[in-house]
Amino acid sequence: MSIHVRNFIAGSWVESRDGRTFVSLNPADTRKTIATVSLSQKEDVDRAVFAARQAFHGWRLTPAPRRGEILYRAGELLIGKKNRLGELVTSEMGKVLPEGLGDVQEAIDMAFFMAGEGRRLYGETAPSELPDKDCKTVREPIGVMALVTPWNFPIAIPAWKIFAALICGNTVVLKPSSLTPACAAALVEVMEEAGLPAGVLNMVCGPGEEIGEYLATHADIDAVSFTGSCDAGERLEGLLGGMHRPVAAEMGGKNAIIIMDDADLSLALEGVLWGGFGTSGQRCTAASRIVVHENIYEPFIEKLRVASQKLRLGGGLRNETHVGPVVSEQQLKKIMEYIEIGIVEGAQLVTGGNRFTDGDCAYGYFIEPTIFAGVEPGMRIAREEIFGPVVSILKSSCLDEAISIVNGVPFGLSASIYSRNVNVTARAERDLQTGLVYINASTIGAEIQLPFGGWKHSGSGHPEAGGKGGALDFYSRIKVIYRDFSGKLQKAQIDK
Ligand code: UN1
Repeated sequence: MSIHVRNFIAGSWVESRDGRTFVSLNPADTRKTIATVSLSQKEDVDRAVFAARQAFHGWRLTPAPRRGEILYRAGELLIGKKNRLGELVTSEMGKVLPEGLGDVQEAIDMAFFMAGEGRRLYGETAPSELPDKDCKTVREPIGVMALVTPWNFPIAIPAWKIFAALICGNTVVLKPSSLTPACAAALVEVMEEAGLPAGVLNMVCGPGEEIGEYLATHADIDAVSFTGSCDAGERLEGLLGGMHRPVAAEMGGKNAIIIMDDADLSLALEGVLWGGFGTSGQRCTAASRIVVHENIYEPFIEKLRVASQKLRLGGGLRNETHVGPVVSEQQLKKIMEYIEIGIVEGAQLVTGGNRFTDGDCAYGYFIEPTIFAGVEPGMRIAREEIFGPVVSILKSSCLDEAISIVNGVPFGLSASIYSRNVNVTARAERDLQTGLVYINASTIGAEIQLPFGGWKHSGSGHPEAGGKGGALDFYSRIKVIYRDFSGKLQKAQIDK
């Protein structure tokens, strides 16, 4: 049974202006429609932004701990609905059910974390250089925020952004990916049920290039947070930079695992399978390059080949499935093109490389877990984000070479190293140029209480998640307050 997703504007679920709709499909079986969705027009975006503006004043003045109580209730509601929402994530996006449940869990974690931030939102005090005067900083909301979110974490990423924006006192217009609108709507429903006042959170749906961009550049938006492709993110950065509008953009990755010759190879193998093929490789943090020490290069590839060939493809709701579909026909085509590019570039195809169409998989977008060996750092499959179940293996002779391979791409989101030598891992910690570094763990699995953000072309430098030093620094702005209670004119820098 398909769901009908309407726009959510000023506290009501409404059809779009002209009643047009689009559908979201189950990528494991495209005969199944997940949702029929109201396709927003520019007028709908205008109304949503207006509603958010109207609600801003009241929400800004609601004490942050009270705002936090609503997030706390949302967290509790999400716990109650976790199984149903996890299944919805799996059905609409494709990731296997344990990961669908993890997606919801990440939203639950963020709800409680940000609810707690409502009782902190700390500023600072500093002594004044003058007598009878004090100085402090306070955090204030920015205003109406446009949040544009991707399909790969269809509940978690909207939750990261919405909860951070709301706790700081901003109001929101959300534009989720057109591939996963039902997941976003389910999260918005939870916020409604948790008692969020009308207009504080609004949702519109439609293509990013049209509706997403119209929203982000709307005259009455104060700041934008975007997660998605590099092309779209950099385009927004350009447009919004020219408008003097703050934008946090979380974009691609070309994440790498270094495996040294003293590593626990079974552990490293599990890390490669999980990071490379978990979520069918569709995480910004997915491990798409494996840099293996020459002393263990051949045996490691053989182990990986055998283990990868045991992974079972199928619908994510089935217990026995390890790897689900990719999200859409467009992604499937792009990934298959990259496999072709790898072959033409002369990389050695160790396993996989094909679309998988056995049985019911014929109706979905399945790609075999694919491994290329003999990959050179200059090849496109070693430099460009593929966002699918494709892993490239490169050889290195020492730590320095491995680190320079990892650092030698325009991206800088996540990297990891497997080694039992603490001096080696410490040097990697220091020298890897990525926002996230994992030691003896894969490139995926960031926790919400810490900042999450890419360096270089992976991000704009404003991390998601985490509190002070993380998301709060983007979703609020600092005001400095000087209070002079001397009753006379005092001159900073001049009076002694
Ligand atoms: C993403 O890949 O877009 O660290 C987000 C992880 C998850 C979040 C990933 N907690 O893999």
